[in-house]
Amino acid sequence: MYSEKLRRFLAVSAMAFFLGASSAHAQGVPLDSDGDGITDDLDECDLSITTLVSPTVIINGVDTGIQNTAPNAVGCTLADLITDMIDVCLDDAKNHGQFVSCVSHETNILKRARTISGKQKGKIQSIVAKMR
Ligand SMILES: [Ca+2]
Repeated sequence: MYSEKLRRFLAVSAMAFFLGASSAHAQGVPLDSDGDGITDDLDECDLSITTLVSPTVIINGVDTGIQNTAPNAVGCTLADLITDMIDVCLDDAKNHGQFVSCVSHETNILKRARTISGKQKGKIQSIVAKMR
């Protein structure tokens, strides 16, 4: 039930961890429109979507205090991932309860993957619970 982008983020993060992140493509120089170091052909969060490079993750105008990450191998920061996750939950939910439940489910996945801590998960869920 979790979003495709989240699944790929976790897969790519795990792969980058095992392979040692940086294997630069030497031949041909494709564009990198948003300048995050990930070329457009691989970048899933280029300017046409958003690469959120704020120092912390902001949800609905509220600063979570959670440190944002550098773009991963597909050009998405943690702020991109969380913003996308919330958008998907907003789109899928028929009411506020379903929305909060969706975010709770997704943040549990992020915590299990050690992308966020339990405290950070609580902060996200608390902000989301107050969203209208
Ligand atoms: Ca890019």
